[in-house]
Amino acid sequence: MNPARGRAQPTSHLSLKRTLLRSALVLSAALACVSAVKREDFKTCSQSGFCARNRAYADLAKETPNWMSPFQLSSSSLKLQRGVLTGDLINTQEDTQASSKLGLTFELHLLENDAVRVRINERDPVHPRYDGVQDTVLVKPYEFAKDSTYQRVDTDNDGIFTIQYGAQNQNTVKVSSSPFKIEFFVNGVSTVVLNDEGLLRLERLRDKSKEGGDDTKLVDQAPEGGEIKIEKSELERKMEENLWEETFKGSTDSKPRGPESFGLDITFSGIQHVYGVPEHASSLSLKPTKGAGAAYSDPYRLYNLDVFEYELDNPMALYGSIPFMLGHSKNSTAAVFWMNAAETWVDVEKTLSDEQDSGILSWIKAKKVALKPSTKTHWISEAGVLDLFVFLGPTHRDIFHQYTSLVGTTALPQAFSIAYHQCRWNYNSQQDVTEVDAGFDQHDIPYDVLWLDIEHTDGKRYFTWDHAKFPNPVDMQQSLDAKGRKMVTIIDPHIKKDDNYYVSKQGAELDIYIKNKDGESSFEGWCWPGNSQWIDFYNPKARDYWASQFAYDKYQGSTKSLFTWNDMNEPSVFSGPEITIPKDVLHYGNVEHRNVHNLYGTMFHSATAQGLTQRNETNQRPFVLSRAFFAGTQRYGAIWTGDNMATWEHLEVASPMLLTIGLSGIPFSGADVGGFFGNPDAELLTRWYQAGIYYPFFRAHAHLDSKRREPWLFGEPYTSQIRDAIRTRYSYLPFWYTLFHETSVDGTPIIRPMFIEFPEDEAVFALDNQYMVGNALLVKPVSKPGVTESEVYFAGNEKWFDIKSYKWEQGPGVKKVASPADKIPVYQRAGTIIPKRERPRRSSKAMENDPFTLVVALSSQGEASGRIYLDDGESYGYQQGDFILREFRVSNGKLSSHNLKTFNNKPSDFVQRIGSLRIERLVIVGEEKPLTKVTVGDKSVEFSSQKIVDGSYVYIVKEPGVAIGEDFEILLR
Ligand code: NBV
Repeated sequence: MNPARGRAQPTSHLSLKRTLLRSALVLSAALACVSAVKREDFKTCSQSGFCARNRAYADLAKETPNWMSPFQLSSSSLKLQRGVLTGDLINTQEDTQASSKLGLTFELHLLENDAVRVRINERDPVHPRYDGVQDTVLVKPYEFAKDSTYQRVDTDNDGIFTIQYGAQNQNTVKVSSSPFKIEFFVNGVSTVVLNDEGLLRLERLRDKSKEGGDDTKLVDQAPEGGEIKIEKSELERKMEENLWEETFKGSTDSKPRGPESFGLDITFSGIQHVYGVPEHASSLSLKPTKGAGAAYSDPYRLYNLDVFEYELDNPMALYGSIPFMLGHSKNSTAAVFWMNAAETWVDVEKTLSDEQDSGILSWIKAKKVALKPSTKTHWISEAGVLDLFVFLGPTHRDIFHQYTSLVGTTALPQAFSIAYHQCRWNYNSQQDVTEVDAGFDQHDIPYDVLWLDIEHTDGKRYFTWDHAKFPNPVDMQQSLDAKGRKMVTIIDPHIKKDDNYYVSKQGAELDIYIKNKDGESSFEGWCWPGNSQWIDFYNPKARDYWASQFAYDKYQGSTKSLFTWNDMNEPSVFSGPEITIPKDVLHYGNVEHRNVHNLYGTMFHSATAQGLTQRNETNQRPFVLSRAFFAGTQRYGAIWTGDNMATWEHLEVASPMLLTIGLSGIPFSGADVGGFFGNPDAELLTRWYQAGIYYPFFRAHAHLDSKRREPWLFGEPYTSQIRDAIRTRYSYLPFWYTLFHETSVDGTPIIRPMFIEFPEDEAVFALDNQYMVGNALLVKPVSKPGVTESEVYFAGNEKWFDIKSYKWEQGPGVKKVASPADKIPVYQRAGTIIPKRERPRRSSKAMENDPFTLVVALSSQGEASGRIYLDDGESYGYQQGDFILREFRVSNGKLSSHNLKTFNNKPSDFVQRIGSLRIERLVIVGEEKPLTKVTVGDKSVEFSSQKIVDGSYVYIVKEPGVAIGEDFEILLR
């Protein structure tokens, strides 16, 4: 029996309690075998009223000849001032004469960073739509484009308002009045079009008493109140269903003010691949959900949910949501951020691919018209205002920068948190912790963090300890800390309702729980501790209270080396509809939960991060792992992909999932290494470690019922193979940390789909079983059993060097390469330089004073470049310039290092010390003519060389006598 089974039913507390007790006691053997998600616990589009209504509208549009959007912009109302175009928008079907009554406001903002924002809201709403998402998602008020950077370029008055904008004047936006449509062009080429299909649709909040709450009357009322009998098609009837109330598996969503959904189509024209909208267990290039070749029958759903044993190759919602989509073709790249935190569904349809529209295709071919495949998407949200951003790049890097300058970049993490984490539900006692910690030392395997799951608490009362099992948490943390190791404890958002639990009592006194729809009583539901309440993180008082609980004197038994894990924050509510909180419960300010559902977990995450930051007098960076996420989560910490399973398929899907989450703005993410549910065999576990060392967040984790699987438990050769993998991660930590720095500045993902590094190579656009770490490493996880050879696609016209043997492969093309049990294919791209630290230690902290190795992979022109970023790894000193940022470059037979830092501060002692650490080794690989001499200044330095294959060499230069933080030139002749 598992806890999620049966928990969606509105069962009595007693039977739920029984379910929970059983789940905790009966360690189900069934978990070891493959079991599947309980699909029926979660809505399909047709069971979600607003999704069904908007999809029906799309179907109606499709089957209506010459369909035209009923929305019109009044041309005479359009005004362009200080980067903002405003105007009046009406739905001609809704109200023909009284546009003032049912009118909408239209705004288009031109931003200084070349992004464009489009907003549509009701002019005089009966009840205002929720418009608060921007307050929590956008980092700061943005600047509008300066007057000199855009201009209106149309001259005639044909109802089209055209503005040219962008740093190089490369972008154009055309706003058409009738029908309403917005088209974006890059260098004259249409790239993104809004309402091209005419699917814009918007429902309005209203008074139930006036409408009578009868779904069928909504659009059929005659002015005098009588009814007009209109024959309706089935689709039209569908568009009026479930407006006022909707029931799913016995839970009723009372919608006191009726429906408020809206939808819009967004076309990526000339673009066949779209990516993003995580979190789904699916491919990187999004599969179509409509039209010919549709892979799924439902749209991609964005609704943070705790889905037990999630299914693969599926558009079902998971724990996190990011309504960001990137489209890419050989000639263009564009992205859209749909800023909405309510339940959202996204349909994807490809047009003019070979399988479909063969009639049009042959016509196009006959007429020799350029074939222009496009991707049409249809976005449907349950509530809020229509508020979206369009980014036109022109490069990927520009898009990531444009997007993350609005929603924030990844906070630079503490250095330990990008090393290896050892987790399990649960390490059962202090003794257990001591033994596991010692096991790593005995087996010479480095690790940085030991995690404690919910069983460490006193009855799932967070911020407390089970003192029988963990009698002295401070000693426990201090003995880990002595080896440079940290601890993480879990803190969930459900608070056990118990007058003897101080958090529960104080929460009630402060009145900071989420409220029932009556606005008075606190919402109660069932979760791990039994009957629980949920802190309302929308209440500023609640956030402050929560953050204050991390003070050392409040969180008894916590020390500076203790960090936090936020789980179950979708939020997961065992007794709630779809295992979450009902949509009609209320947050601070009477905000219905439906408006902010997808942001709840992030609000919790941010309050926790704030707590960890403010507990120290001198600010240390926090570390908080969260399961739920939304756009902007990256500002608060890492996320992981939740409860995966110990199967090869789950190992395989981790790559596209992490790539998708990363390109959508959250690069600090990982999947449970080994698989959470079930028991991996030695081969699967080893292969998972070999892949996991290339996840930005690298943690092994396992379910309570699974067999122990610490890295040494399978014995040889597996222990050595896992040790070797983890040590490889540690050796690359300087490279990883440099990539974290880079993303913290400009939002570029850390692990990158191949198409980001090779945007013109169509062969990689849908490739998601191999990827790049930064711009330099190519990784191909092995995700099948018994494999000793793998096919790898080597992109570009460059060589790729195996990181262990230095044997090279020449791109472009697919090659079969060896992937024996002790390694997966990982290659360094020619033309790059990677900083490493190669001395095995027990933790990353213990490597702090170690010397460096630079691995230089020369291009065929004999050139290469790379960077290093270093700081103290824990404080905010870097914001005052306490860091080192250098570029290494080889050109004209010379390796040089120069400073990239523009800060003019006096370097701290730490930075001076770290800057004086030496480079102990250069590894230079390439097809250059053999080196004969290496000189630093006037000193010549010894080196050894080894021939790898004909015409290619690796040179090892030992102790070149230069420091990591200084300018130098080394002549290589
Ligand atoms: O806290 C227990 C687990 C945790 O180990 C896991 O990582 C989370 O995703 N938690 C979910 C709750 C129960 C899962 C069945």
